[in-house]
Amino acid sequence: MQNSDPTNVEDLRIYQIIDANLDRAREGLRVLEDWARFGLEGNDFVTKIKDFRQILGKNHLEIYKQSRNHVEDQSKGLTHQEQSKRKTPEQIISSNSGRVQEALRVIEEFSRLHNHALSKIASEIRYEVYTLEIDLLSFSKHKNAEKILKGNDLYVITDHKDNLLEIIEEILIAGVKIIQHRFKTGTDKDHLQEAIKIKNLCKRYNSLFIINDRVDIALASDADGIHLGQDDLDLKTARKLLGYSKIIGMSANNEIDISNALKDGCDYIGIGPVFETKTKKDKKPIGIEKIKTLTKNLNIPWFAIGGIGANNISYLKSNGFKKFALISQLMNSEDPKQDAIMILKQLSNEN
Ligand code: 3NM
Repeated sequence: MQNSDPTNVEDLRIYQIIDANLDRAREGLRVLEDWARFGLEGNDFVTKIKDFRQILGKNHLEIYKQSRNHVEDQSKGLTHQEQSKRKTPEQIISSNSGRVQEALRVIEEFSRLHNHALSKIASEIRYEVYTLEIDLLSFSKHKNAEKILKGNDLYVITDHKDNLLEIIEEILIAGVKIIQHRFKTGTDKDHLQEAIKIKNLCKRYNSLFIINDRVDIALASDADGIHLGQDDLDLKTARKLLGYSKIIGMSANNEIDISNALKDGCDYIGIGPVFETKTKKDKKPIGIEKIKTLTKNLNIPWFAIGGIGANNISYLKSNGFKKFALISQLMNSEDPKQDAIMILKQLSNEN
């Protein structure tokens, strides 16, 4: 402690500011820590946040605590309107990270003259909390998407249709939670425009929105993820460009492609074609038995694809298949909503 006089009223007021902001910073960190532990099961985050809390705790000197008894805080107990509006875990992460950053900035400024060590600590942790906030939000978004992938067995892929938005909305109303936008002919401008419209629909129905092939369109439309074929950009590069918040799925139909996808951190796999399909005429079906072998020890979600519809889902289920991706069955349907409801019912039936 340099230049400090605990009997001087001005110094006492400064200690009180530091005292209040040390409490504020640690409380905010505790909120982040608890969400990291219980909401995200992110042990690395927990350890890091706990370290920050403990460092601040050690530096919460008696002299700061004592100042509480000397000067009355006129704003004690006041809450701000914004506090009662917070809802989602993501909003809680953001607001509490902001609170910690602000408190640390105040500590940094007011301790600079009399406690340089604390000022430096506050500055260092503040910078780390900026990154922590971004990482926690990415992790949280990724976890949400993973949960949707794990908890839903129907994955619907789009085709070129004049009334595509209507079809998609019907399918979303039916309860489908994973939509992939597949756009094979047309300009990039049209591609992006359509993607943004579908993304907004998916957001309204809390469904996952995934872009086929194109990392740039996924970024520009703020999709939840991308689906890559074997000839598209490699997974590591896509991850570098998209960051951790997005999910990345891959098409794979042999041992090597599957093991590479897993090694590179793929979130789910599409395997097929199971049967012959008009949508991909040039691809030979790999059949049920081969898919069973390939997926025997697969511990990430995988979706069977190719020629799948209401007529063969029960049969595939009886062979142990659980998750299905389809295009023509719903894109060419006379009543996409009813058909989606029927398929979802088939999928939710045991056996
Ligand atoms: N990928 P439908 S099969 C887009 O095997 C696609 O990777 C496949 O369309 C693969 O449901 C396929 O109309 C077409 O058969 C799926």
